[in-house]
Amino acid sequence: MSQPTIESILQEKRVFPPSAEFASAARINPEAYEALCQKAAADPVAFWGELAAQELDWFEPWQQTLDWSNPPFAKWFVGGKLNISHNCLDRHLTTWRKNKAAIIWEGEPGDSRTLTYAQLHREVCQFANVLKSLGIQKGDVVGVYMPMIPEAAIAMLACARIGAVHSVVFGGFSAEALRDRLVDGQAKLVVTADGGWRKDAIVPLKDSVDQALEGNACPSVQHVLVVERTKQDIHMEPGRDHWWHELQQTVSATCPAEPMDSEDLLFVLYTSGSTGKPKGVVHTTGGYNLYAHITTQWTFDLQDTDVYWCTADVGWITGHSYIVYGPLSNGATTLMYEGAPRASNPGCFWDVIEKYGVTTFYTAPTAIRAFIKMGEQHPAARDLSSLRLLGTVGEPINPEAWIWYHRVIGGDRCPIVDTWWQTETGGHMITSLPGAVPTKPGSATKPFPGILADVVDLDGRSVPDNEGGYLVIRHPWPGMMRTVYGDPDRFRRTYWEHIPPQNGQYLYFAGDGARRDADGYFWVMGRVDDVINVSGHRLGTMEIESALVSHPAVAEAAVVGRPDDLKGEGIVAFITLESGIETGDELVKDLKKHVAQEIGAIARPDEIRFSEALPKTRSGKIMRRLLRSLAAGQEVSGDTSTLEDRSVLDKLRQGT
Ligand code: 6R9
Repeated sequence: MSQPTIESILQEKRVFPPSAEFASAARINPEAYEALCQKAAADPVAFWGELAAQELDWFEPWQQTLDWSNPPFAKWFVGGKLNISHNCLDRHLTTWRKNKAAIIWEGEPGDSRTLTYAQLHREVCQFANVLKSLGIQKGDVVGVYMPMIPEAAIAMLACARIGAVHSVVFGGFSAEALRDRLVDGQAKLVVTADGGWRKDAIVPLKDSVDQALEGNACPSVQHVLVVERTKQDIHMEPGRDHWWHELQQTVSATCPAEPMDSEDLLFVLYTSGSTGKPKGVVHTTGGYNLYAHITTQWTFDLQDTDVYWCTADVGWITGHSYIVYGPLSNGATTLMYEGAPRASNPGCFWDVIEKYGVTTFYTAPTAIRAFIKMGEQHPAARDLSSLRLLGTVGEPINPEAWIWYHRVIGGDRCPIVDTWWQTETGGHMITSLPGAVPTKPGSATKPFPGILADVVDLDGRSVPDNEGGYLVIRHPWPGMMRTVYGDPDRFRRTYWEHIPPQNGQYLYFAGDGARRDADGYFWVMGRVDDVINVSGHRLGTMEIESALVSHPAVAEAAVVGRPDDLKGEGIVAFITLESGIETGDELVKDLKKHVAQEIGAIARPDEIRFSEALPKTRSGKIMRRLLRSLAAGQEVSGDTSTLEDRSVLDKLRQGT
C-alpha cells in the first residue's frame, strides 16, 4: 500500500479493456473516441466551438471561439452571452427532467432530502433575490463557507444567476484561513451555517466566521447569511447576521438569469502553490460551463438513469465541477453526502450506495486506502450491484489500491476512470473514457479529446517515452483558469514561465512530474514544486512554514512531505527554536494546534523535529531535498557539496 514509485509503476503491466457490454452501451465507444480525437487534433478550436453550440444554451452567440492574441490570457467564446445557472436549471424545466431528482442529499445523522430540478430552481431563484435584497450586484464577491448541504449548491447557483462571483472556502479551513480569503477577494457577504456534521461532531462554522470577522478584520463584509443546520447556540450579530430560512420567506421566487458575458467571472477558488500565500484561481462563465459539462458527460458516461455520487467537498474544485456544475448542466442526479466514514459507521458510504442505488462513484485514492484498512467486511455486507462505474481523483493511485477498488467495490465489472486534473484546469485533462480506453492501474491513461498534453524538459522539448519530465499542456482549452485573482503577473510567472515560450508557443506548466509510455499513456508522478498532497488536499509547504514561524517559540521552520500509506503524504516540520525555549511534548502539541488554528486541521504536522540549525546552501536556501530524505528515513544521497555547514546534517541524522 505504498505510493507509486517509479519502480512499481514500471512493473505495472496489467491492462483492463472495457467489457464488450459496457462499451456497447457507452456514449463514447472506441470508434466514436477515435473520431473525436482525430477531429479535435485537426482543429481544436473548431472542436470546442461545435460542442459549445451543441451542448449549451446561449442567450447570444459568440463572435470568436478563441482569442489567444494576448497569451497567456485566453478568452473563449468571445462576445457570447449565457448563464450557467440557466444551463444547470431553467433549460431542464421545459423537458421531462423538470421533476427528476437534481440533488439527493444524505446528512450524516441519517436525515435526507431530495430536490427536483423544479424545486432546486425555485430555491435558487429565491436565494438570488435574498442576495439582491442585501445589495449584492453583478461582479460582487460572495464568500461561501458551508457544510455539505444542498444550500451550498443553492448559494453557488444563486450567485451565478445574478452574476455575483462566489468564493467557496472549504469548511475545514480555520477562521484565519477564511479571513485571508475573504480579505483577498474583498467579499461583501458570507453564506454559512450554524454548523455541519462531521464524524459525529459539529463543526462550528458560524463561530469561525465570527472569529474571521472580529475587530472589523474584513471590512468589506457587510452581511452574513446563516443556514440552520445543527441548531446549537450561536451568536447572531444584529444588522449583520440573518437566518437563511427567514429571508427566503420574504422574497419572490422569480428571478431571471442575468445574461453574462462568456468571459465574466464565475468564481474564485483558492489553492496552494509554492509561496506562502494561496492564490485565487479565476474561472469564467462560458469556457468553464462547457468544460465541466462535457467532461462530466463523457468521463462518467452519464446516462439519465444514473445516480451519480462524487464524495468530494464543495470547498474543492472537484465539488464545484463534479458535484454541482457538471452534473446539473447535464440534467443528472447528483448525490451529496454530508458525512465521512467514522468509527460509529465505517460502512456508511456503502450504506449510501445501497440506499440510493448509486451507479457512479467518484472518490480519492486516500479514501480507498482508508477503506482497505477498515476491511472488506464493510462493503461485503452491502449490496453494491447498482454500481457500474468508478472514478478516482486527487493524487496518483497506487496499483494495489486500484486493484482492490476494482475487485471489492467494482465487483470486477466496473471500469475505473483515473482523472488527472487541477483547480486550475477546471475539469478532467487526462482520463480514460470508460467505454473506449483500456485502463492500466496507476495510469490516468490518455488526454481528454482536444487536450494536447505532453511531457517535456525545461526547454519545452518532448522527452522520449518512459523518461520522466514535466507535465505540460500545449494548447489552450475552455476550462483553463484565466488569471490569479488580482495578480495577473503571478499567473504568468507560476504557470507559463517555468518553461519559456517556444517560438511564441506558450506551454501551461502543471507543476507535476510525469512519464508517458510507448502506448501514449501518462503516469503522473506527483508534484515537482513545494506543494504536498495530504489525503488529496493540496498544501503549500511555505504556507505551513509561515504558520509555524508565526508561533513565538519558533525561529525557523522547514516543512516537507514524507510518504504515508494512508494519506499519500504526511507532513514533517523541522524547526529551530528561539533561544531559551525548551523542547518538549507540550510544545509539540502546541505547535501542531497552532498550525491547525492558522490553516485548518488538514495542515496539522504529523511530526515535528527540533534542530539547532537547518541545512542550507551557501546562498541561504534550505535544502529540502535533504530534509525529505531524512523525513522518509532514507539515507541522504546526491550532492551535498553546496551545504554551508556539514555538521548540521550529521546532527539532524542523529536527531539532535
Ligand atoms: C482535482 C484536484 C491538483 C493536483 C495535481 C496532481 C494531483 C490530481 C490526480 C493527481 C495523479 C490523478 N492529482 N488528480 N495526481 N493522478 N488522477 O485534485 O485539484 O486540488 O488543484 O490538485 O493533484 O498533483 O497537480 P487540486
